[in-house]
Amino acid sequence: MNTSLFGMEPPAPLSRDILGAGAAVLAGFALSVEDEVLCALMSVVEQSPFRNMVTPGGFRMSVAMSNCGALGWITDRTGYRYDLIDPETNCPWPNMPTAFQKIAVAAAEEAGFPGFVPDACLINRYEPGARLSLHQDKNERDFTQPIVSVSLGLPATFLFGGLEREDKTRRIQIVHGDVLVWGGPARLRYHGIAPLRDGEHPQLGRIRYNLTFRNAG
Ligand code: MD6
Ligand code: FE
Repeated sequence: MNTSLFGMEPPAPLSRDILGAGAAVLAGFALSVEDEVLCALMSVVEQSPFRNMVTPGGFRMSVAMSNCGALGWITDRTGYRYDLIDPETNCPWPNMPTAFQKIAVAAAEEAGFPGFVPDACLINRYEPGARLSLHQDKNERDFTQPIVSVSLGLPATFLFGGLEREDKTRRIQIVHGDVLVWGGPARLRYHGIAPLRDGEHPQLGRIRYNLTFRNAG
């Protein structure tokens, strides 16, 4: 396993699957830095713990969330938004770890989006059965920067739709270490995660984590 954080070789995808203009799966792109990323993740959630937020409609989300970076994505009865402060701790979100920043910027560049400046990282934790219904990511101010999404732990089925909610969705299998990048013409495509199937991941057990990096502010 390569434990140097890009000290020797930059990460390279095992394969690249283009999902349409502006969207790509970089298979295995995060594998060479998985230990650094997982270690940093544990330290972030010690400071800002996972919690199941409530949607504006009053539903408790099945996905548990935390954030790091200057801005964190939150939802409550008043709506979806980004905030500088974690409402659970009343403190700023933990800093974005260097390992997180490096993998996000490298993946964006690899997918054709040089100069990505992530200021927000949403951390999602899925247990078997947890799901994320079809949505667009549109709480960010600037849609010219891409989104980078790192998946760890149990595999998931990513639902990838079009620009309209009614558009047909593709089902894409995402595994530990895969990085999804989308921006440009894909930036506002609908997407979601099908209910997580039970399983056992060698390092993470019955869990899937997803890190989504954005320039939110
Ligand atoms: C997840 N991801 O993979 C949820 N959004 O757990 C997202 O909602 C997402 O992966 C925008 C771009 C990439 C994503
Ligand atoms: Fe999303």
